[in-house]
Amino acid sequence: MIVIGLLAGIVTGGVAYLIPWLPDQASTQAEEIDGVYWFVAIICAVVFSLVAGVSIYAGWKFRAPADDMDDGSPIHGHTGLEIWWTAIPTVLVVAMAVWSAVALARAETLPDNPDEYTTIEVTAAQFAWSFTYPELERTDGELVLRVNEPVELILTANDVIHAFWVPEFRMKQDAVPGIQTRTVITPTKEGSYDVICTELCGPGHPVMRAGVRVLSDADYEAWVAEGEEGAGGGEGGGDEGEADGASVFAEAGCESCHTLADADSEAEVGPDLDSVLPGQEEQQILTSIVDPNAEISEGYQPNVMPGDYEDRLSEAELDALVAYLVEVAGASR
Ligand code: HEC
Ligand SMILES: [Cu+2]
Repeated sequence: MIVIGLLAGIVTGGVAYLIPWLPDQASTQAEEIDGVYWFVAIICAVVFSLVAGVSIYAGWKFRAPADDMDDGSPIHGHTGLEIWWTAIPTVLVVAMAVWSAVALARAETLPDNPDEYTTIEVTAAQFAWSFTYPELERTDGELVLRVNEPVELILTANDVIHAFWVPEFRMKQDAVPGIQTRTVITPTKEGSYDVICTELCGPGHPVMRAGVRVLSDADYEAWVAEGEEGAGGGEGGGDEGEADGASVFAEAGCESCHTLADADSEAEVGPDLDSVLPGQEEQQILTSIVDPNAEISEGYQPNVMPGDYEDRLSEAELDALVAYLVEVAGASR
């Protein structure tokens, strides 16, 4: 039994070692969490192998012959064994709990000095994400982070419970209507990732994704500067002043679902705006945006387009958005 066990262990261990089980580690939190994950997984694998190995061996070795109708021999307790099989699991479970608590506390620790981290407000709604950068007075449909800078995410939801998850960052947190939750991420690798909603939130749940970009210092500064230009001196994209349709399209997260050549977006969750908009009236487009359930395009049931744009966007922003769509997608006025 020991020989078979060792051979099986070497083979499965070797295969397990060669498979990349987890996504890339792209944050310091990922390292903490993977440590806990592997600690628990290895304990589980060892305990499972022992229990399964002894069961299989016993079933084979002590199998009753077909004509043996006797009762098994009566057995009554074994204090020594009972002490061990209580003590060992207790130690293992306490070790897992302590390691997890320490890892979580370390993962969520922010530097004492507020200049050393950023805060971003994350709002989830059926079925899109939006990110507000208070220091930049900017809201966007994309999460943009500076590499190696800790970021505190303050999450909330407008309608039902959603959950924020970027597999490469590991940290996962619910976004709940009416309260604020938080999580901390320190991205360590430049690149593009996906925010994935991991709380079943309605028919659009599987498409509820948003982009994350982790940028180098220089690229991040360029992105900040680009936003300041885009704002065109308007006060924080507020209700008054000129709203710019192209940036509303990007900031409201339309890009994550619709193809529109002018915005360089190629998403295919909703209709391709370049092909459906020509020939539509301004009023019709506005209705499609503020009341998507009024008339659902064929093949898109159940509808997943968020129904709260009328609350999220000001009248000026909506007008600018419709004017922009009319202009770039060639709809008739
Ligand atoms: C979560 C995905 C999603 C987001 C975000 C989204 N849409 Fe949609 N959109 C859809 C789907 C799906 C449909 C088709 C169902 C319907 O007609 O409501 C649709 C329909 C439309 C239509 C009607 C198209 C037609 O066939 O006439 C327009 C116009 C539109 N969206 C514009 C926008 C704009 C502008 C935004 C950003 C403010 C946006 N959408 C955000 C998914 C989305
Ligand atoms: Cu969701």
